[in-house]
Amino acid sequence: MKIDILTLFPEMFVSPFNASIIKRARERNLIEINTINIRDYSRNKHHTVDDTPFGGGAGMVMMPEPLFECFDHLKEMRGGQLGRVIMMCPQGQPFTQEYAKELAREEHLVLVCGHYEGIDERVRENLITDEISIGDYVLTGGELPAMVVVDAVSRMIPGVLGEAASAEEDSFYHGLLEYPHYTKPREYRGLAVPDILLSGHHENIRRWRRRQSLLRTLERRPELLKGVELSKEDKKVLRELLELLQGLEL
Ligand code: 4FV
Repeated sequence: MKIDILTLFPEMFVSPFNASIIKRARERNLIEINTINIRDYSRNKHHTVDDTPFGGGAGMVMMPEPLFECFDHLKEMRGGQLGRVIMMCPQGQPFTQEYAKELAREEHLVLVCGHYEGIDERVRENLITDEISIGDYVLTGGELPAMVVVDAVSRMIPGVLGEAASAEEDSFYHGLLEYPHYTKPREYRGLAVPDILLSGHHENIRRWRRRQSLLRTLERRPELLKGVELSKEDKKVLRELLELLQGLEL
């Protein structure tokens, strides 16, 4: 997958993409990440990229020209065809694992990082295919959200996670929250690992882990259960858990 990131601060992407899994994926050409400085496409003598909002109001707005010019050049660079063009903004679609899986099937992504109050609406109307929000809060820029999207999407590209780790068991992969994990030592400061995990009985371990995922999801994010395909076994477990909870003097 090729990922072009349009930003006023390309230096912000250096270290996050030069470590661990993303670095290895780039070295193995599973992903190619390019940062493009929008300011390089500002044609005015002071290379400004923002201006005051028409209609008044506080803050500055990113001008259309540098972005349209940048896109023209990017189209040339990419043989006239651009993939999904994603603008990071609080008004965007909430970013989810499902969205990450969908984007991971693309050959080419363009991520547009805004700053200031936002970007001139003519950019959104003419150049953008997707708007993504990583959460209901306001950041100083779209760079951190862009890094989040690149990280989550890259994990969904076959081969990026390597054998050891599989995305299949991730939280949200099948819609549930992940079960608790334990590793050595068996006991630490008197804190023991659940015996079931030391039993070697894979079916019992699988059932225990599914029960833990259902319990955690019921406790912390019950709304997620609506989107999960529940087996007969899951429904039995949830009924038992709900009876347990109903039994409690809450
Ligand atoms: C944001 C978010 C976000 C808004 C103004 C950048 C900032 C500034 N992007 N999810 N939450 N963007 O806060 O994606 O331009």
